[in-house]
Amino acid sequence: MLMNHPVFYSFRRCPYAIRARLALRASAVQVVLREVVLADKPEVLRQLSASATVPVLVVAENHVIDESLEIMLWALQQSDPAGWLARDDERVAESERLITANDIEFKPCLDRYKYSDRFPEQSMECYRAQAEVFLTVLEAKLQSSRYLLSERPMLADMAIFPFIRQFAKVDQAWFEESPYPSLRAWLTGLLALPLFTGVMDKYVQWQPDDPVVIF
Ligand SMILES: N[C@@H](CCC(=O)N[C@@H](CS)C(=O)NCC(=O)O)C(=O)O
Repeated sequence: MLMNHPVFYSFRRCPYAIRARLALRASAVQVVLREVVLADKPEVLRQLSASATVPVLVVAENHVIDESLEIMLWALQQSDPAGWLARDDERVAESERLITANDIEFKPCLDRYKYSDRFPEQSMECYRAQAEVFLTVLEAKLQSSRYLLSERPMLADMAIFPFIRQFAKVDQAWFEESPYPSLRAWLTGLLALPLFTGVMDKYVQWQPDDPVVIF
């Protein structure tokens, strides 16, 4: 029954929404997708979430999740066939550390690097160097294992790579020559996954009277 599907507010290019879509797809939980245009947010999104950011998952009337990582965890708790969730405490802690570093430390540097014209206090190169602190951490991890926590992709890889994708795209030529070969190979491999290309399909902006789109 369509009525029972959670409703998912998404924005194609948003790295937070991408990681939520990756987990939803991996878990095979079906949702009703509503594509949002950030410059023209639907009123219902503001009512659902005080932050009015995407992604938002409405699991039930009284159960709204407006944090992408929480959406990932919710989806994987329903079903985790690829084993993205770590079972041992050490890996769980390391995964949390990496994702927190991505979200709290790296993301603000990425924004300043990407939109350096909006942050004239420092140069683009300076913001990039600040972002590279995290790239160096990832590179060291990826030199000892194929993915961040093991030889196969797990939650941390999926939660972080949409942001590294965005970083790489700011100055692709610089990234290709940068001293992060393992990071590049990791990113290239993840971008080539059918799972990733499958969550990047384009949808038109949702309007309240539109027919339901199942994702
Ligand atoms: N902590 C949130 C952050 C989500 C977020 O900031 N999304 C951006 C788009 S990438 C957004 O909706 N920004 C609101 C706006 O631009 O008005 C999460 O993890 O879901």
